[in-house]
Amino acid sequence: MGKMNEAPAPTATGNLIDGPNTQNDDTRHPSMTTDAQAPTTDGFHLVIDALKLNGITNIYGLPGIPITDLTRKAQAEGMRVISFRHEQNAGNAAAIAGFITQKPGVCLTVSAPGFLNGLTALANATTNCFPMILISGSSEREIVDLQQGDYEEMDQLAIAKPLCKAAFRVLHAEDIGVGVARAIRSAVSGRPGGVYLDLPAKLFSQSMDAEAGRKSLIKVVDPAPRQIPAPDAVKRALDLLKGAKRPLILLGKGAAYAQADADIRALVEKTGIPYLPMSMAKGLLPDTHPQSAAAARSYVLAEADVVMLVGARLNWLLSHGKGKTWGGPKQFIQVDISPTEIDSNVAIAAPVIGDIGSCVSALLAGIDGSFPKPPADWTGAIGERRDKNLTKMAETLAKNPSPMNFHSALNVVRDIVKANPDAMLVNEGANALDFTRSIVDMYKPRKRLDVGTWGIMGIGMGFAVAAAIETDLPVIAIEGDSAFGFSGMEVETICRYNLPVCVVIFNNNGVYGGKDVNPTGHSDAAPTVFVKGARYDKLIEAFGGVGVHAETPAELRRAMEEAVRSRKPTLINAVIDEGAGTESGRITSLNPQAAKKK
Ligand code: ADP
Ligand code: TZD
Repeated sequence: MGKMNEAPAPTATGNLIDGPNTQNDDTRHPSMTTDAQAPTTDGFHLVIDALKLNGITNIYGLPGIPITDLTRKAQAEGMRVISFRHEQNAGNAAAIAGFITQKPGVCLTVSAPGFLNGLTALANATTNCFPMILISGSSEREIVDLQQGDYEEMDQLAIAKPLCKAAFRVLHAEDIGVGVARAIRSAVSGRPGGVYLDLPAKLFSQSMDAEAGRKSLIKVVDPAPRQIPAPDAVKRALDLLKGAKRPLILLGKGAAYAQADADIRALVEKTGIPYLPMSMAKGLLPDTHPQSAAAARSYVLAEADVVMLVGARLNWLLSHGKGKTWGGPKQFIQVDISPTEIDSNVAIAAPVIGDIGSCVSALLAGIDGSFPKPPADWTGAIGERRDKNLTKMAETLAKNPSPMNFHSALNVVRDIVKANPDAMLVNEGANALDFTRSIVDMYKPRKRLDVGTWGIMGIGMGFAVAAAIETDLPVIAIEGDSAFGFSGMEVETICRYNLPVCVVIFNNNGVYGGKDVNPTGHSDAAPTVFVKGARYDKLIEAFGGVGVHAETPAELRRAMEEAVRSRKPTLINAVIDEGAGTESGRITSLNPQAAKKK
């Protein structure tokens, strides 16, 4: 089989390259045998055209061999190309763009190390069911496969495969359309996830007849087909719900992703059933909704008899559906697009398989005026506990200790988010994560973006950049000082694109806090401790952003209000008591205990 020929040096003038293509000797691909005068196109332009044809207009990436020209040409062709300082952050940006828009977010990297840097984000996207495509350039196949030591040699396709939903490689320019179409379908259909698309360097300069190239592209029709649940499955679920004495609805980020907001709200309100939002489902209904049981979480999980999961998995975040958290026996209804998710941890009495939009509307159709409201002793008991806990919380929030603790600082954030319910909230850290989740109410769907299923640090600045790019809304990133460090260099990116991002670093001098000491007396700091009193605000000033050092709630409030109002890139170094946090936040029990006694 003949190898594809290199095109004459591609021009940056558009997607048609004029000129003869006399070297073409490929016989398998008739379209490649071009008329001497016919306009030609090439791999670079076919990739761009294929993405654009499918409504993908943003690329998050980092240039270098062999994709530098792809980034340039994509920008020249009107795509928004957002260049990062590290591929992992570009990958996280692409992943969350996918969550926000339901279109696969695209991350573009160079070969081997760039690819590997993007791979964590791809795996995280897959774990979280975010649609994303990692496109990486790769080195010469012939050399890679014989392991002869090419520049950035790596069998990227094989490495990506176990970490994503699907992985494809395109070797011929005329297959780019199919490759991109398959990547898009794989990312968004069924359970969304990450897809890897391997584009070897040689592909980009292959030339082919422009008209044949255009025809080779595929505009994907119905990329995420609706999946209608079976009527008997819907009936089974409704019957179970009707018979419940202490029903509970649990909304997960799958429900947020599905963009079936009005129907989900109607389902909750028409049934009158109390609900709990998982972290990224907060705001699907406003957290202040009277049916929210968030402030009585432990009580409802332990006491409910029938629990309907909507786009949420019974993984570690829900104690696998068993044990002390879940108290007495219960029956589960699970609404999910993935049939194999069912029974993964405990028996599911009523699986409802389909896309959440179709499932929720089918459930709604079966709920009429005769649908029994949950017993008043159940909703009353929840209301009592909720009110008690909210009163206690209000007292804690009103305190004004010096230095600030998480509560006094988050009391400010809570007000700012309430006054700006459209703002996007990014959140990572341990205590900085857990306290923000429980203290800061969300009012609208898909506003809260956080560490997700893995509890991964490093999503912060990538998510913040994509949230700003995809929505043009103000972004507030609440960051532990450790969490911020994983992606901190992207404040340059935020300044470069002049994004309306306000980063607030809860600076407590280390991982979880800053109080540990080295027991040996050696001058090395303890493993969890950072430079004390660091001034993160100075970092953003290096790039022309606004840096603020805030030691009191009043200073924090003033700086956040100004940042949201001005839309200027801002970084606030909020000084938090270094003893205020606990080890690992709420999940300290997951730390293994040493068996050996001193
Ligand atoms: P959370 O962390 O909020 O509990 P998970 O990530 O564990 O949420 O669960 C999300 C679930 O939602 C996954 O099981 C996934 O299959 C499902 N899901 C994602 N998108 C859809 C959709 N459009 N329709 C139905 N289920 C979906
Ligand atoms: N590395 C990665 C990629 N993800 C992780 N979750 C961790 C390490 C371990 N880890 C956590 O789970 S939270 C955290 C780390 C390092 C940082 C906690 O410190 P922080 O937040 O300063 O961000 P608080 O508010 O001080 O707890």
